[in-house]
Amino acid sequence: MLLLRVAEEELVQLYLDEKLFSMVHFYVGQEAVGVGVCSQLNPDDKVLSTHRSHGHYLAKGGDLKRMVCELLGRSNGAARGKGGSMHMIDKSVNFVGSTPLLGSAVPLAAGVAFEEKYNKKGGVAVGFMGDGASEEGVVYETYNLAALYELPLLLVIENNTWSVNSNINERRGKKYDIATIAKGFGLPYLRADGNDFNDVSTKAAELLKGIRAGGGPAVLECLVYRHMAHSTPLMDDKQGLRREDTLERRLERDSMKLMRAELVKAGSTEAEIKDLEEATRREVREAIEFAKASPYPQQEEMFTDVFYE
Ligand SMILES: Cc1ncc(C[n+]2csc(CCOP(=O)(O)OP(=O)(O)O)c2C)c(N)n1
Ligand SMILES: [Mg+2]
Repeated sequence: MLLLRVAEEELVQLYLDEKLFSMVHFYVGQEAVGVGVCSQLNPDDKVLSTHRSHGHYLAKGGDLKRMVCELLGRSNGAARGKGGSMHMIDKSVNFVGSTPLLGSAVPLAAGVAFEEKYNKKGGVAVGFMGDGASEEGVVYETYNLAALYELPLLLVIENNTWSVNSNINERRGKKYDIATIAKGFGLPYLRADGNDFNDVSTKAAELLKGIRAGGGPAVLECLVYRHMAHSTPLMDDKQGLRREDTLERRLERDSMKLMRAELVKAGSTEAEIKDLEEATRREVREAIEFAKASPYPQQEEMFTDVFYE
């Protein structure tokens, strides 16, 4: 969680200096979801992600240097410097990929889960999506097909209540209830506090147990705060839209604050936590220096790697 948080903190200045070549969607605040879920996965399990991909990528063990190189458009980046923030991929750790078309990673995750089952590989596929993406038609179709084929698939909805600047209350009928929807498709469903690592990991573990036992797909909804604006690493509180998730409330329930309290409760000292923070910041700064010294893709590479291999 610390790596996810510090990596994005250190990337802010690069964004302001216009060094990040693609649009970026920061994961700050949502770390406990990606890490909580991925902490319950085996190395062979697969993960697919969204436009807000950095956290899922790092949580699954994706290479930090390759991520930063990708953000800076360098040829040794995750997508060879041609995909940017929304196209993270690291097949060496079974982070299968991320796509920015809302909801589109969900049927892809079902396809990956189908392959796991059909070829008796024994793994589980996880598809992350936002609350906005969860309203896409293809997601409902996937609930049905995944249930029909009893796929080893965990779908994780990160509900931060926002789709850009549209609040959930303005997008859904008054009685819309994702728990009822999931249950209507026959899918086990749990809701977790997405700011709280322990709650996310415990509920993910419970659902994964059923999936691994052959029980078919399940849905985990995590209620969480997006700290920053939709697609810039800056706060957007002055827009006056955040009536419920005010800065004060977000800071009070900040995932890192809760985790820090857990560590202290478990016996860690402030000095130990500070050492860990400093070591993590050094690691990130090294990755940034490495990326800055890395080459851009050559012009001849413009049309290579266009399709997934
Ligand atoms: C099919 C589609 N429609 C619209 C967009 C533009 N868009 C990008 S991110 C976003 C909001 C996504 O909200 P949510 O799924 O809740 O994820 P969050 O950004 O909150 O993590 C929108 C509308 C898109 N990428 N794909
Ligand atoms: Mg959202």
